[in-house]
Amino acid sequence: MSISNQQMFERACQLIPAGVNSPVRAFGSVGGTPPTIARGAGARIWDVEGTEYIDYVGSWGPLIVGHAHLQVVQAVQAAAKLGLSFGAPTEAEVEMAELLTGLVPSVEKVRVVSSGTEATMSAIRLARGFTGRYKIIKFEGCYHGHADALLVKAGSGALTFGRPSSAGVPPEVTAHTLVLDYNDSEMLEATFNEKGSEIAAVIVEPIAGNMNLVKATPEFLQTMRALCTHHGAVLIFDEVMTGFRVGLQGAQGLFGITPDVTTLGKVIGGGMPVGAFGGRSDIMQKIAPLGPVYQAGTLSGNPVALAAGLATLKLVSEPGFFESLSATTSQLVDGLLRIAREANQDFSGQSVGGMFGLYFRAGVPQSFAQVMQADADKFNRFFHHMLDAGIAIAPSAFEAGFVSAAHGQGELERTFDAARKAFSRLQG
Ligand code: KE4
Repeated sequence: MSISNQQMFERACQLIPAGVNSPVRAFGSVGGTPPTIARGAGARIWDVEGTEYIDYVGSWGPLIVGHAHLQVVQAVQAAAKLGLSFGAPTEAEVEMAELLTGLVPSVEKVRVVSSGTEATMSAIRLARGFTGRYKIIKFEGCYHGHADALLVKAGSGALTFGRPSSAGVPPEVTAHTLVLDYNDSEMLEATFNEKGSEIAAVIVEPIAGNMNLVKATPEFLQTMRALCTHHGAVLIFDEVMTGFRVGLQGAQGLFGITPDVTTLGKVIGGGMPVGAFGGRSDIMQKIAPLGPVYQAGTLSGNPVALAAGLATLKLVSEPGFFESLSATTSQLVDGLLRIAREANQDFSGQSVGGMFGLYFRAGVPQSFAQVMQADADKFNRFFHHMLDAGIAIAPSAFEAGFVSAAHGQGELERTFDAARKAFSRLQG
């Protein structure tokens, strides 16, 4: 073994704040030293010590076809040989636009950027420019990336570290951000009744994956849709996580609700830096240089990154892809529920397409408050028992999990064996 995880992480911490380039990777809430990953293949990853793990994080969603998929790697290699970036129109960007607008009917026009944060930040600015209003509504526990206006009672890493609202964000900025309770239609309606004429947009994770997995109720989203239409506010579905993860048409396809703007990321990059925002033509026309809302990016639509995204989207578009992925994911959750019941643990879980939520509480949470009632300490102990057994789940009780098309019965059986031991050790 050339170097240990501990030594590697100590090196990282010398020069990188907390040794990571994104907080959720630091194991801050679960404790311990995160393994430094050297490589991945299919459903597996290996750390620098050569230890193998079955991976249920998948880079937080993008690796839906598995690590180092041959067709994805070959597409990236072929694109790279033609040059890495030009800062000029390329065919790959046209192909991506045609694919996204073809697969997501609500997206009539689309712009590609380099991250989910850029997508949501741009969508908010666009909604404000389109309506001439400044207030936005988000929901506690939802995470939409780290743009100033959205780092208010956010989920994901902000929630994991117990600081859902970030320092460094001027109160003048967050004064325009109204934070409501997820799945509370009455609160939403009351807010619109009071401030409807000031509201530029509502941004929502239609299936929340950043306070662990919490499904919106159809009634909540239907109410949201009706209120935005009535008051002239832009409805933004943040599908950075759910897009091409819960189904080919994302959460909007499952609910049958049409947002005005959709933000995308993760899967559409296949592991490379890609985000996108798109929607109604009349709204997208406001984006520079056509309209007055500025938005730009040196590497937006990068052809090598899009090669990974295009190859991934072609694979997920194959007949039966989501049926198979959903079946594997629900088989995973059902197996864990059965094992937890046998161990008399207060434990619940659910899955939607290729994402899942596990909760150390009886009953699946319907709200942020219910998520917070889960036993985070027990989750943290479970996390380490599973990691020690070679099963890598998200290092936070407030994150969803992800299955790839490369996960099969062998991976599930190994996971169930590890879970039996982990749950029995929790009883001690
Ligand atoms: P990125 O800027 O991280 O590409 O996307 C931000 C974002 C926006 N919207 C939703 C619904 C998201 O889930 C995300 C990012 N998700 C987290 C995982 N919970 C990214 C992981 C991380 O921060 O390292």
